[in-house]
Amino acid sequence: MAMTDDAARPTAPLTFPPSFLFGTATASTQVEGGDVDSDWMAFAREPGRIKGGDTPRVACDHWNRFRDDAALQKKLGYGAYRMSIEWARVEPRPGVFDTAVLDHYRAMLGALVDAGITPMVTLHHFSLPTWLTHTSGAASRAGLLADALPELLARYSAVVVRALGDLCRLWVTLNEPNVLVAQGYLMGAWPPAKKSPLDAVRAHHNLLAAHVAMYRALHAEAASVTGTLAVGIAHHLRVIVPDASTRAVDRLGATALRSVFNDAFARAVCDGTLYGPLDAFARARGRRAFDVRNAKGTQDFFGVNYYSRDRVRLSLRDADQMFLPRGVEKGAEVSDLGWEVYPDGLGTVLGEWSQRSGVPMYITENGIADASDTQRKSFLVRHLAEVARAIARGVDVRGYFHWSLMDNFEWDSGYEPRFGLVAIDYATQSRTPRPSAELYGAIARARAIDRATWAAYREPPANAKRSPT
Ligand code: IFM
Repeated sequence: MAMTDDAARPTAPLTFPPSFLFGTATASTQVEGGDVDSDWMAFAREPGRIKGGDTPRVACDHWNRFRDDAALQKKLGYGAYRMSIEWARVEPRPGVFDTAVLDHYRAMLGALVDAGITPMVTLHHFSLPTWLTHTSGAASRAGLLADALPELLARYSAVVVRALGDLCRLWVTLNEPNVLVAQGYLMGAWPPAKKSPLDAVRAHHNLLAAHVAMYRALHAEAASVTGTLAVGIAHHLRVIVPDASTRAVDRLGATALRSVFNDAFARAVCDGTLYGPLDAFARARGRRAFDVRNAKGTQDFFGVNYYSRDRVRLSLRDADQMFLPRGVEKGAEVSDLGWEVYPDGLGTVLGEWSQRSGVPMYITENGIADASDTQRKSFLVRHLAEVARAIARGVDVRGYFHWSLMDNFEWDSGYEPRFGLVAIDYATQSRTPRPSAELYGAIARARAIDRATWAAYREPPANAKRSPT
């Protein structure tokens, strides 16, 4: 009989090193609330953009409740928290920095540090100030396409790290640049809601240049003010396989998607090369293409946001999905959003990119939309087991940040998806830890998945959601 994957796994307990960070993650637009002058707030005001007409206007009111939220994390046993800074708040007008806002972020970080929670701060998590996106001049040069984007993001980053660098050592420049470009410039689902491959390439190059400028600005600031920092990117990486491995076109489609979506940005910062055709395309159109060689080595750690596996096929009827519709195997375990639950993929991604990058790894996001909390415990245990296995194989993984600490504003899907370990009642803003929140805390405190936990959660629950057969 062939040995199953499970039989090949080490038996519990699965342990983690003493310095390993067990944390959770959020992002400013998704949890803070407030009348912020950002592109997402403007986008949400446009009818039909966000499911249910939701807006990030109130979200989880984390801006005002951060002290209680830090206390809750401590109580639950979590030792780290990844949060983001809202650029539009810090720099409400070009070149004008709001010191009261920076003080507020100092208080937020201070509350974490006082509670013994290690912060990781993301400088750019999808949203932009409207002074950059809604310019009166050439709209084609606004937002991520603005020539000044790298310089502006670097200036903002320097101001932030000067103000907050003594409270935080772990910095993320950009969150999921590949997702931002795909949703905003190919799928037309996020601001600026374009469907332009050429602009997608331009935005991609500009974000790469911005990352490099931010990386250098952070280190320059650290040298003079704060001491050592570790700077990385939160890369969104998926397992992408052909729907039917027998169809050559599907295999080609999967390879193409992997190269463009998974590899292009991540590879550029690892070895200073970009997926050939992308670069050639930008150059052929006469755009000043960013010299990708400058990107080599501009990350001190590699952040992985891992969620799922996609089965890809080539279909000429699906122009709206760039001819590469993504699906899930029939009968596979899925989340409330229909994303396949595929824990093995996390181990694969960690192994591959640890080798390619040569720097320490953090899982900067991993989580599931599961309103009933039926699958989250098993999801957590199986993904954490992959992390423990990777560490046992010699992969240098320093921490795991579960997405998310609490339910929040899930971009164009509004408030319906429930990613939180902690449930939010948006009418009262009350916080209620789900059973999975307690289990994660127990694992974090023990720094191990014990035998009983592994036995109970190594398989998906019998009532897990499945894709149609
Ligand atoms: O909510 C998002 C987050 O902002 C970026 N990574 C994926 C999460 C779930 O979709």
